[in-house]
Amino acid sequence: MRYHPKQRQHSYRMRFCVVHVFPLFRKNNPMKLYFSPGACSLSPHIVLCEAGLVFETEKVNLSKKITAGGKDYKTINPKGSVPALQLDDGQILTEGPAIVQYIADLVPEKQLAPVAGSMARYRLMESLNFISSELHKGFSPLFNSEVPELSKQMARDALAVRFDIVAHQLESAEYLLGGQFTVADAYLFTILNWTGMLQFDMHRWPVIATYQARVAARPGVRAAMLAEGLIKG
Ligand SMILES: N[C@@H](CCC(=O)N[C@@H](CS)C(=O)NCC(=O)O)C(=O)O
Repeated sequence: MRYHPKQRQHSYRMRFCVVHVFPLFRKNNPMKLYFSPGACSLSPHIVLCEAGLVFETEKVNLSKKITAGGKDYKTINPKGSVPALQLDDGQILTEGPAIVQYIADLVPEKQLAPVAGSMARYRLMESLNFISSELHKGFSPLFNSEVPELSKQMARDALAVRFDIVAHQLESAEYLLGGQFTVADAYLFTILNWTGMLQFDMHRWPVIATYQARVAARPGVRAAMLAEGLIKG
């Protein structure tokens, strides 16, 4: 059936009324984060806590792809990976770097991300992309028991080069982008947390250890870690 342009105008007008004129009709469920303890979903979990927003969480069994509520997780996120954020209108947003920026933009007063369109925002995206492609995915072989030791050592060596870059950046600032904690710190902290789990020797980078302790002490970070059972209260 063809869609008549008049019909379309009408439906947009209806939608405007429902959303803006009669806010009672707005779907107003709290956002829900699908997560696995200690996985990269800890990053948006931290950001939700830092944002002070009302949200729910649901744990996902990543090997079985089943949610704690018994749902086939692939019907929620066909990629099968965490994080996934269910928005208050029911939409599902995936990909950590997109999710954390979405949350940050809901609470601009918290300054979890610089203003969209500013040069500082592009610096944030630069950092998120580096963490995602160079650090986060650089860890993958270390979590895989099928990967031979030689390949694991190559992965460690590649990560060490990238930690040199991160350490250099942190020598002159408290947080990745300067004096302000941003969503990039939530993501970097999450990935750095894996070094402990994997007994990755970090003694070469004391500035990173100091940074980890600084971020770990933040109430929002503690709240997310506590909720995921990564620390004790
Ligand atoms: N590109 C995704 C990657 C997410 C990802 O790698 N998630 C891991 C946990 S850290 C996962 O769910 N792995 C299980 C799987 O993919 O089956 C993102 O940045 O959000």
